[in-house]
Amino acid sequence: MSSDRTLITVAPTGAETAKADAPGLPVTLDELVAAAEACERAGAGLVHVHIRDAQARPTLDLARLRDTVAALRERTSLVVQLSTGGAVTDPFEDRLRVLDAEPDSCSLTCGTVNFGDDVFANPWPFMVELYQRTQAQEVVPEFELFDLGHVTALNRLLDKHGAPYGGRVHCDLVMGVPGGMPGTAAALVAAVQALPAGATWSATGVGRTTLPVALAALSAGGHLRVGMEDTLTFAKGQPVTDNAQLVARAAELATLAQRPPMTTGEAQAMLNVKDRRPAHAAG
Ligand code: KMH
Ligand code: ZN
Repeated sequence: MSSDRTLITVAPTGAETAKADAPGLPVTLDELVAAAEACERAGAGLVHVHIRDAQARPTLDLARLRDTVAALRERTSLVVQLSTGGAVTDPFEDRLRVLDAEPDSCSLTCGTVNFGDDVFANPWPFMVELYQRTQAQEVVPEFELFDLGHVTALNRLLDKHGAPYGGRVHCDLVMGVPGGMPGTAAALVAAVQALPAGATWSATGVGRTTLPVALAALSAGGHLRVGMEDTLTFAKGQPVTDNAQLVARAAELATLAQRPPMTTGEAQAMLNVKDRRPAHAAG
């Protein structure tokens, strides 16, 4: 399904990069909220959130997650999506508990994938348990697809367990991870052709596949995900300064493609997220 507007998702932090290696990486709550505000101004509609603890290590601590969701809702009108992927070392139980922080949306990865030297584990029973909890807890899942086989697993999940909460199927192709599908136009087309009918999708290319994937996604009618979770080099020899720089470039590309960034209200409507915002909050 094509759209005349582009949803720009920003993934500002991730779980893999150390602050020492990327000074612009938002690791505290204040840094994350400031980054989210700047990205909203630059054209983002959704924020995909990983958080860090007091030592800047990845964490799925529920109290911190709740505070993060509340702060992002207070200061932005972005769709707030919590990662259930966490770090490769996070236990399944902790990843399932993320939903108790009541985000608008959560990531749901549709299969196990080699992840550099590690394994990002998403066996079928875990996928099903997480999916059923999203339905029960009224959280809109975003299906993360790192490989073509993940698209097959997504179709199987929907066939066996019905429609997601909100009724919309929205996917994100995560391309160029060492061990997953390559960040090429050919791989993107193969994955998009296999998506469930009517699904919306974004794509992100990790590392040096960022631009080829963004351009292929725009030309194939998709949406964009960018951010320091996926990309730390803006151009050859030029480190990314902050997340808003990546969002601004994505917004320029989308505008050039005559599919300018959608508003946060349009993003909420496209994904059909539950309205959990207090009446006084932004948006
Ligand atoms: N950090 C990766 C192992 C997600 O957020 O759902 C998993 C990941 C996917 O980032
Ligand atoms: Zn993530």
